[in-house]
Amino acid sequence: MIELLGMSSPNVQKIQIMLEETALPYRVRRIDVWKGENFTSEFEALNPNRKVPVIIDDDGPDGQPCTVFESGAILIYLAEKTGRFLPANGTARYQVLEWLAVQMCGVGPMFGQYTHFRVFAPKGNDYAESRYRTQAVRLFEALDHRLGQTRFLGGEDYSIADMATFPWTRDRSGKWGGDWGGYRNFNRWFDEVSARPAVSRMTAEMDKVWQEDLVSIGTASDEIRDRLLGRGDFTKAPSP
Ligand SMILES: N[C@@H](CCC(=O)N[C@@H](CS)C(=O)NCC(=O)O)C(=O)O
Repeated sequence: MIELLGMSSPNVQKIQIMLEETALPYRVRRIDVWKGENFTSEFEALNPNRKVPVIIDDDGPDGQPCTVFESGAILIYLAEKTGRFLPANGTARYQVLEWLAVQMCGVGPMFGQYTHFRVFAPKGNDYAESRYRTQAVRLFEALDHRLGQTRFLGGEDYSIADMATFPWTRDRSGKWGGDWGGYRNFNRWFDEVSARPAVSRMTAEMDKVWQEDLVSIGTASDEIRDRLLGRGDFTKAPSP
């Protein structure tokens, strides 16, 4: 049995897609970052960076329980455990890993910062908001270009690169992400990935969890909000 620790955020959604795709037995343990549950010593022992997702696999590689954090590492772990969605070797493997890296090092951090400055930061951060929007658009252009050449991000086969990227592009409302409707190849891919039964199961489940998360976001204390967002009394590196 695999335990997935998290809530409805995109990095957690990736893992739930993979667990649904592979039909591995799993259960979810809610860690509500808007209640500070990622800052307990118990959780810190699982992930020193105190972020979700984390998985605990009671049947790890050596027959021992195995804990894995960082969503990209978790996807690779589950792919290697099951022998699915990541080619074992050759160029095809590195193409999947390239696009997984684009998601982990580009899409996640840039879209995340764009959302931060757009939704959570005090107004007046025009430079930061514009910079991260530009980075997000640049990444959308790269995804759209790639998807004009190949059916999926890693190549002709659906892979962990698609699972990693899809959740970060789900919001089209412009509230949490951006208005990303105009990319033709990307839209074709988005529709194909959305239609997968495992992905539909994930979105149905996570949309319910999102309603719980919205309540937590709305009721989080200033202290928890400041700690989560790294500001106020929790600022670690004040400006010189
Ligand atoms: N690179 C990490 C990022 C994880 C991450 O940012 N998780 C967020 C939710 S999506 C979180 O736990 N935030 C709580 C915090 O930063 O205190 C991954 O891909 O797993």
